[in-house]
Amino acid sequence: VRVAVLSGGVGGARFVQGLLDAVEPSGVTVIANVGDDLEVYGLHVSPDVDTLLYTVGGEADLERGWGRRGETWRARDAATQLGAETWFQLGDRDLGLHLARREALDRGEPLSAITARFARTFGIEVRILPATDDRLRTWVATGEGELSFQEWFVLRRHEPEVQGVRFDGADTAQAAPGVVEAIAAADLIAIGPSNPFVSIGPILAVEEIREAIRSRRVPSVAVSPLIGGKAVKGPADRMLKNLAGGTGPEHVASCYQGLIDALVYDEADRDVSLPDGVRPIATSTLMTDAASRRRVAEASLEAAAALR
Ligand code: FO1
Repeated sequence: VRVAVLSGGVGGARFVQGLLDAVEPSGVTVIANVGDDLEVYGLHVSPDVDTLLYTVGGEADLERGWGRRGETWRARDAATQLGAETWFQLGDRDLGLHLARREALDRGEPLSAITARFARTFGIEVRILPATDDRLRTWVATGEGELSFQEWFVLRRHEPEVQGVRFDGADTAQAAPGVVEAIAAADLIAIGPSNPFVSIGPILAVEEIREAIRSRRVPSVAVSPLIGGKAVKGPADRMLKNLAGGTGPEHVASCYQGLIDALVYDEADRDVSLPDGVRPIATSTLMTDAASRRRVAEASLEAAAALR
């Protein structure tokens, strides 16, 4: 089967890992959020793309939840000593990836091609594509003014309540090469258990991608990032409450109007009525190990098979 997956960082990456145990990896294309991207020291950081590369490539620091395993921090410490701002931390090994990316971008290689090359180096069999090679940045409106995504998320520890999000550059951004084609060729479109607003939202803000999904002829299944109305990690629950009016599966589904045919959500969130045309699939969605990741992936595949 050919699967096109929309993914943010950690939750989406775990879902992709489960999918790789359930289907032939060469059939999977992951379309990654780039709204979290930022420049640090002139380097281009693409956290969700890198979380996918590191997680699927077996290079992720699973305890910290971001960055590379076996990390040291000597460059950061030296930079701090010399007065640099280091609130957004890049470990030494991660810095190596970023030097290679900077050099390649300066040579004119697009982010999608660089990502494909890095994936090959890490022995990754699935295709990982940034949603776009163009500049697309998430801005968050809060009671304390508008903040860039990482200023809000890391520097302000996602504490200021979110009143709205904006995707700068989305109007003109084109889907990266292969993205629309992967969606059109898929037997199943899956939206991973990532934050609907700031992880999946920027991907869907690229009109070509939204349209490719809207006009699908195959099932599209989303996995809710909430368990019992709570986010496993991060601010998704608070954002759903503020921006969608609640934390039930129906609120998650409301973020994907016209874009999904089924919603996989946790058993702890039972007894809901979803919008017309969205089939409810309740299962255990907590992904703590290979078996549970695979189960969530299989629930999505089965939901799609039942819809076909
Ligand atoms: N998250 C933090 O909380 N603090 C950091 O210093 C930090 C650095 C960082 C560097 C590279 C990278 O790929 C991710 C990093 N993250 C850090 C995580 C990142 O902010 C979030 O994972 C995503 O943007 C939200 O999905």
